[in-house]
This record gives sequence, structure tokens and C-alpha cells, in this order.
Amino acid sequence: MAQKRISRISNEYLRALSDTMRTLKDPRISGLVSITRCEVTGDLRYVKIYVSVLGSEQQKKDALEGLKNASGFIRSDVVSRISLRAAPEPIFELDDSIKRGSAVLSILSEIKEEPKRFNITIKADFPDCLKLFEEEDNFLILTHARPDGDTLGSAAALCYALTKLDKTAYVLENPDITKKYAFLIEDIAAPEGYEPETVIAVDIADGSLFPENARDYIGYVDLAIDHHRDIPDYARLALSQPERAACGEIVYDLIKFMGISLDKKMAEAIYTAVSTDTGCFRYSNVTSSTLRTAADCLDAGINAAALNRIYFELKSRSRMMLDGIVESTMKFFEDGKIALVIIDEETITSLGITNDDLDGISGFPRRIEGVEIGITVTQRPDGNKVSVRTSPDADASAICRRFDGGGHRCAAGCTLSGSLEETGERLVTAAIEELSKIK
Ligand SMILES: [Mn+2]
Repeated sequence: MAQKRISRISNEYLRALSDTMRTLKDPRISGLVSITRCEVTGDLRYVKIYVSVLGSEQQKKDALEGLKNASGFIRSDVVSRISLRAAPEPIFELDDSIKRGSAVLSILSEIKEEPKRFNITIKADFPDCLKLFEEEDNFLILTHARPDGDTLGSAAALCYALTKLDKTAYVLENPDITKKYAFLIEDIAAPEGYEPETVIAVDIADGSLFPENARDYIGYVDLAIDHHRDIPDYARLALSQPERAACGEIVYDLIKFMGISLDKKMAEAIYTAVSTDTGCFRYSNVTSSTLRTAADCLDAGINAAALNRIYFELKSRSRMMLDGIVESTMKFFEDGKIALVIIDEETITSLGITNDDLDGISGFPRRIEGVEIGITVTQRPDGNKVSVRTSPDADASAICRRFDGGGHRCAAGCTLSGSLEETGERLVTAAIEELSKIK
């Protein structure tokens, strides 16, 4: 059977399965299981259902057992919801591509008394998103903790686009927003007491990255739009395109799909998203589509040079002093292929360093000739924040996943506790192992 038809059937199956799953009352399943994808075989005899289970090894086993028990019911119930001439037999498989950080687990255990509105995440496409936008109203858009230009630009552009559909839409204020990005959402920040009906998250890779004031929405997000490696699992629908350089690129294509043309404000927001996530179009994640997105923003009348100066040139005097310290204290390993930068809390306080000042600091080590893996550790009150940047040959997210973090192939992050020295040692050891894979 044509591959295209099979993948359409698989998607339809996945959608129907989500409705079936909602009717299951087995405590081993509800709230713990996310369906990541379905694959129907060409002869329609079997369907492979990939599940990711939140919890311990035992809970995973129990959930699989529960699914197997229910498989007869699932088999007939799903088929009754779609027009399919055969009833494929479900085969459940654990999907290990989704690794959760312990942080997510603890957040979810905190809110577990709250009933979740859904228990599986479905991959969505542009028509699914448009349907949601048309059918629902009173939107709230969430950005990630320590917000960057991509999450804020994506949120702002989407918010303006929704208002053009005559919908009510706001962006939730982000407590860590930095000065240079504040203008993006100043006119569209959610007023106090705003009660949203539909919640959208942009550029948030997983639940541990929700800012403090957004945590209550975990499990209540209707749509996640994201470009990270794993499918976000805190939302009912996920529009996930990991091949995109920035979330803003996906949002722009979605806006076009909505039939809306960019005005200057939306273009500034999209340009902010794509330029900042690509280091002003210098990183290996840039594709021709990234540049076309930027070109369309220029056509909409933005002043790109003025934005570039704010995002990529200007720095405070505190940051200038910090750069000097970083340069003189950077350590090298493995013939200079690994560079480690450690910024301790005392330096941050004595120089009066703000979040604004730390922006982009993690790109520093990779600017040195010969460095394949650059590690930046910043000591903060809630742990040692780690950013890893690598050449396209090495895998930054593989290093960070060892410490319950994640991200992209060339840029990833995690948080470690313990002394700075120990943190540095653990990271360098992991980096050496990663390096050995590409030698
Ligand atoms: Mn991003």
C-alpha cells in the first residue's frame, strides 16, 4: 500500500486512539501514558503503538500490562471511530526516545491530585492548529523560563495573528524577561485575573522549563509548538518540527497557513525569533527556509540593522568585564577540543551581572579555534546552570541528557548540583566520552 496512505491511516488511528484512551479508567494507565506515534502495517493487520510512560520501571511495566489487558477493547473501539475496513491488532511498545528529567517528575507528582484534562499527546499539523484556533477562544500563550528571543518572538507573533482572527489572545508575563526583549510583549501581556480557555506553549521543550507562574498549566496546555528533539508531552496537541532552526520559523509558516500576512510588529517578533536562535544566521541550524523567513520579515518593513545592533552588538560594561574574566579563566582539555568556562556567584554579584548580561555567554568557548565542545557553567542560587555548545560533529544534547537535561544537537543545557569543581569534572568527563565518538 502506498506509503502516503499508510501514514495518513496511522495519523487517523492516532487521533481516534486519543479519544479511546480518554475512556479508559485503569489507574495503571490514566495520567501516566502518552502515545507518541502509531504505525499501521501495510496489510492493516497490526498497529504498533509507541507509548511513553511517566514513572518508575514498575509503573512502566504496569502501564504496559494495563494496555495489553485493554487491547481488545482498544482494537474495536478505535476502529468504530474511523472508517477502516480492518481492525488492526495493537502492539504496544515503550518509546525511549522521550527521556524525562527528574525535575519534570517532581513537578508532576506535586500536581498529581489535579485531574489532567487529557493523558496523551497527539502530533498535530497545521490544519489541526487552525481548527483549534477557529473553534476555541480566549487564548493564553506561554514562554519558557529564562526566555530567549525565540520563545518571546514566537509568542508575540502568534498572539498578534490570533487577534487578527478576531480572537482574544495574550502572552503570559514571564518573570525573567530581559530588557531588550520586553518590547515584544508589552502591549499583549495578559491582564491580571485573565482566565484563559485555551493555552498554547511555544519553544518549551519540556515541563521542567515552565516558568514559575506557568507551572499550573502543565497538563492543561492545548497545543505545544516546538522545534526541540523530543515531542513535548505536557500538551494535548504538539506541532513539533525539530528540523527547524527556530520555533519562530514554524510559527511564521503557521501564520501564513492561517492566511494572515505579516505586519511590522509580527515581523519584528518573527525576526527576533529566527535571528537570535541562529546567532544572527551564523549557526549550522540555518536553512534556506530560515533565510526566507527573515527575508519576508524585511519585506514587511522592519529595521533589521537596528534589531541586530541590540541583539548582537551592544553590551553593558558589566558584561565587558565578565568577558575579560571568562577569557582569562577558560580551561582547555583534550588538545583544546574541549573548553570549560566557570562563572561563580561571587563574580556575578561583584560585577552586578544581570540576566541580560549573561545572554549569549555560552557561545563564548566555541569561538576559540579548535574547540569542538564548549561548556559554560554558571553558579546560580538554584544550582549550577550548564550550557553546552558543540560543532555539528559532536552532540550537545547527548551530553546534557546524561544529567537530565536536553536541547538540540549543537546547543543544549542541564542543571547540576554540587560544587563547581565537581560539576566541571563530571561535564568534562562526559564531553571526553562524546568526543571519542567522533574521532
Ligand atoms: Mn528555540
